[in-house]
Amino acid sequence: MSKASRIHRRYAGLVAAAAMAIGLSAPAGAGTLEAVKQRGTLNCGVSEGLNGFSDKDPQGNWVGFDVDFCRAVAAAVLGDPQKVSFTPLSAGQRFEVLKAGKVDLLSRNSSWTLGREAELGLAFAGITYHDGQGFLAKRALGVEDALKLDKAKVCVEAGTTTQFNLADFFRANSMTYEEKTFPSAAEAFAAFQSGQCDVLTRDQSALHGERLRLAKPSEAIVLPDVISKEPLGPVVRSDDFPWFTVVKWVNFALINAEELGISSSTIDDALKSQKPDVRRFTGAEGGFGKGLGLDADWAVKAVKATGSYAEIYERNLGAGSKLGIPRGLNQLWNMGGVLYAPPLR
Ligand SMILES: N[C@@H](CCC(=O)N[C@@H](CS)C(=O)NCC(=O)O)C(=O)O
Repeated sequence: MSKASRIHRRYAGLVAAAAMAIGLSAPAGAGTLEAVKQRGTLNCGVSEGLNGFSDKDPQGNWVGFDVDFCRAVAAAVLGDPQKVSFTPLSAGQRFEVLKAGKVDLLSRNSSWTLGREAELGLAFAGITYHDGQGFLAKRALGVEDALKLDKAKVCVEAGTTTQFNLADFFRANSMTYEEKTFPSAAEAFAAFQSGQCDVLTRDQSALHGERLRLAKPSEAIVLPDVISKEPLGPVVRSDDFPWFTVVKWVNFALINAEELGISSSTIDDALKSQKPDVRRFTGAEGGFGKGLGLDADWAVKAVKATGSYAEIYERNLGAGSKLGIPRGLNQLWNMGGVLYAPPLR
């Protein structure tokens, strides 16, 4: 370990200890990994309810793609995917709550943008879902693509990239629209459902779920146009590099697991494998867990808890779910998509 990283680690430990001593739930600074271990629970910020990403099941358990990412981190760090405390956050409050240290990690359909890193002091630890913004339109409107939306009434949630992209899209195409803004996704949806708007605009992934929530889903269509790039991923505070590294590599491990053919059902075979890259993944070789501040088998624990990226995707968003969203861009790089994780070596 270099001198710089030794100092960084020592500093991180001191800050965590000081934060513990004064009773903070999480230090808004370095030391998040130590704080999570001491507390024995990961504090994860999620959405207030987004089909497929983070929502409560009928038994009241949090489920979804973003929820599973929190569980994979908890499994890697604490050895138990149940040791997560979920905080539902609106789009408007999510970044402030993270900055204030009230959550360790934000896993909430948040788009990676320059402003959110440069101006808010946050860091995106990677991309878990490559999304893009679209429109859900009433079929009765008779519109088949977004360029026919001139003068439409559009429902949108405030405090999102969605609102800005909407303005850009209409301006760039010399069209006008009437914006109806709401403080939450639920209110924007209700307004669309009750006929206050012709279209609802959100990330495409969310629109598929919203369509199914309509009393008559067949009366609305998701238009084919994708008007923006919305790279969704987990967010942490930018002043805690060791924690950022842990979160980033949990994402890479889940993607690499799929690429290596490691899943929750093959993980026991992986533990016996002689393949060098699989042995590095399981921690049998390489000893990378130590550098992260985790156990040698941190990646095994994550995959045992949630499965690989493919399993998480299929269960929550893909063929195994109500949403049935094709993998598309979120396919591995060697399968026609853009998921490309650096190797565990
Ligand atoms: N990805 C976009 C939009 C994220 C977002 O919050 N979208 C709203 C709808 S436009 C949502 O999903 N809300 C769910 C909730 O408020 O719980 C961003 O990061 O700003």
